[in-house]
Amino acid sequence: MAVRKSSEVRSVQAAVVRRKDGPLRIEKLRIEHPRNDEVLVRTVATGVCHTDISMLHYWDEADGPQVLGHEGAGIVEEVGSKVKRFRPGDHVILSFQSCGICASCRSGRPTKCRIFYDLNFGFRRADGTNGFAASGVRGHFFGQSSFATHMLTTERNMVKVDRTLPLSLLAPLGCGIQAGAGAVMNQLKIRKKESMVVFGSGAVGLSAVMAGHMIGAAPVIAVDIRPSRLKLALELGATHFVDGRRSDIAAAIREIAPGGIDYSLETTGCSTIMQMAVDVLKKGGTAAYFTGDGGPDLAPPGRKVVSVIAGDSVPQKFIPRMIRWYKAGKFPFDRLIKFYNFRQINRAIKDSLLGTTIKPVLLFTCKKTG
Ligand code: CXF
Ligand code: ZN
Repeated sequence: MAVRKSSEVRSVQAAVVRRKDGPLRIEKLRIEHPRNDEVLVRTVATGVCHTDISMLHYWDEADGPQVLGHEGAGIVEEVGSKVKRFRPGDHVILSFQSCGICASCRSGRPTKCRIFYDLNFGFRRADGTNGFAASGVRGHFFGQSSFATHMLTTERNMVKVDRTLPLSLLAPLGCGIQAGAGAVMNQLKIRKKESMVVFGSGAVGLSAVMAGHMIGAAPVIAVDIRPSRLKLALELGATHFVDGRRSDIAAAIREIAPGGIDYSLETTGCSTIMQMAVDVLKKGGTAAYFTGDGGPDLAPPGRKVVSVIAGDSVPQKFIPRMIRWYKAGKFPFDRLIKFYNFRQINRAIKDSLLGTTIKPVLLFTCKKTG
């Protein structure tokens, strides 16, 4: 068998960030073939998450050109010689990256990985190298950079899925949907009859609503400023909604749950709502923020704020669970998705910002490159 030099590259098409707020431009790039411990996956679909859009918003010249995207799904094309669990042809969903060797990873808590931030937001491999260097672009976002026809990734990012469901549908399970459902199931461990309020009915919030409904939480209150989202929240299992445009949101929540709320989930990132999320709690209640850094500690005595990262999930366990719920008709996350062609990526981002699309999923056509 011919031994390939690691300097060899292949060409791919990727949406590259070269200016703040975009637009992204689709360019031909040269990326390395997988190293011993890496896998090259041909992208079939990728979700667009708000984290991608905020990276674009906070981008500046000094960051250099980047490839974003972290809800990729595809088919394994090449595996490095040390890769054990995957082979070409496998259908896979990609999720976040973790080191696998720190104490948290070894104890089965990859979201608490000691170098989580570096691995997912550092735009480089753990050893500091960049497989996109030949093109002067930074890749490896969340260990995948899925806004591209191919993803250079590792086993720890990957979850093998069976072929009975289309990869295009499953792509967003890797981040947003996992975050919302995982917060309810894995992190807060909300139980039957406990009350919850979800601020924001985007992909994360609505996934939390579906999970809350599934476990019999009550009441499950959805708060959003868009009537269409509130209607959808009710269809997905919210027992009540509060129109976020009214001036007395907290009073409306107290009317529904006079004793206060057990759990609030804050997905908007808006500071007044972050405060409200703790104000509506009963004593002993917990508010979850999805900012990753815990956010400000606004909790009055006897209440708690926790930070949710990727729903405190082990993707290899939680993604298959979500797929089983979907198949059983209990977790209809497909209702959040709108499909676009990869070439319409800027339109997908715009629709997400406008709020007309909840979860854009980009589809890649099967054109051979490289
Ligand atoms: C992120 C959100 C911020 C903390 C890390 C995980 N998820 C991706 O969108
Ligand atoms: Zn995300």
